[in-house]
Amino acid sequence: MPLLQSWRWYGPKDPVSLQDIKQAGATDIVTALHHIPNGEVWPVEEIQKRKNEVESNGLVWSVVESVPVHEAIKTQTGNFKTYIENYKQSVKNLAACGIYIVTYNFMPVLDWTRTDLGYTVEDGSKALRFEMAAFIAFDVFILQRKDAKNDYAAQDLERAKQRFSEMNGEEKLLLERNIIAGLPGSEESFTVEQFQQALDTYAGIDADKLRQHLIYFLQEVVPVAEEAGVKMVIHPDDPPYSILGLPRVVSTAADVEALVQAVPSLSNGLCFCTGSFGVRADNDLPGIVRQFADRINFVHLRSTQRDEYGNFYEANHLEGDVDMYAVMKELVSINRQREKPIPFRPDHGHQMLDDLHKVTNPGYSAIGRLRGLAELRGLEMGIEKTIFNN
Ligand code: DNO
Repeated sequence: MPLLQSWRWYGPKDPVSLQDIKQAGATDIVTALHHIPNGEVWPVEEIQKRKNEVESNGLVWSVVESVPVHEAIKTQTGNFKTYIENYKQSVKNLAACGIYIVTYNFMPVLDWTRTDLGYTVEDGSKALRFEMAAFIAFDVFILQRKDAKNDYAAQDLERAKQRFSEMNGEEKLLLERNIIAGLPGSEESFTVEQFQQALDTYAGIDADKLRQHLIYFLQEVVPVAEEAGVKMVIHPDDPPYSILGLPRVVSTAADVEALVQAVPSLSNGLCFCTGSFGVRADNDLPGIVRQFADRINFVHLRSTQRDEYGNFYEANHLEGDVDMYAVMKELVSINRQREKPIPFRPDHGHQMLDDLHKVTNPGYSAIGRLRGLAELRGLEMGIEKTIFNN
């Protein structure tokens, strides 16, 4: 039984069609009802409508990514209890429609973050990149966050200053937009003023507190998920460390272990993302698969290439710092213990070939992901046949 080959689809507005996805060879769809405002219940009719659309193209909607967690739940302010009740209802409604894997994240304010959405790599394709000096320049000189300077080493600040002095107005604006306007899949978008206000809501919330809030959320939602047969899977932080003075609590195996200890139900699961965890050299990726073998219910496969300055870009799926062979070997091995195959998706991909001339969702081009999926399924088949003699 091979892993399930899935593909993220942003719904009817996605420039990559369901037919395209079918031709890429994926069988399963990962999608979300992005039009429903964050915090509201996903009604059965809306879920069913989307499901029918997917199925009429011969595909299966098997994973939700994401039912977003409202900021009020993360800060435990305002109507957060209502939002938690709404979340439970959405989980039940999804299960009623036969969708049993729900992805979410618990990153404060921002979802995934990059500084450059069009970094040209040596073959001429374009990748997403996180450049530390540019990011610090945004924090210290554009956002001018109070005490931001204290968060960085002197030589990093110096590089950021230099970098900032070389940027023209347009580049500064683009950097700002890239960081706070919201990448595909993130449900929030800000102006600088709104962004500062959002950051302020986390004053007094350190990592311990945020973790408590996450555990509270899990204690509430996981029993409902378990009852409905749903696996909740948390997506790790991207990048996997605190940014802009905000705490992040899903960056390492120890972070995930703390959640498992607090809420042991197997419905409290993990979306294992090699691209996010892989940015930290101290994360042992095959080790994480072994450690959470019975909780990994969804997988994002991609690689990043780091350098000594804390920069990274998204490398081709089988290149970069992630040892994809070692990761795939562990995944094939845990998948063999399962009754149902674990879904993975080729996460992100370069903008390449024809997609260079099209408008694409950053990271979610058709051809770059098609290349990724093709390579990953070949790797999986090779491992199955040679190591497990299947
Ligand atoms: C980026 C994605 C994230 C992810 C969410 C999960 O490409 O990995 O947007 O979907 O963080 O909640």
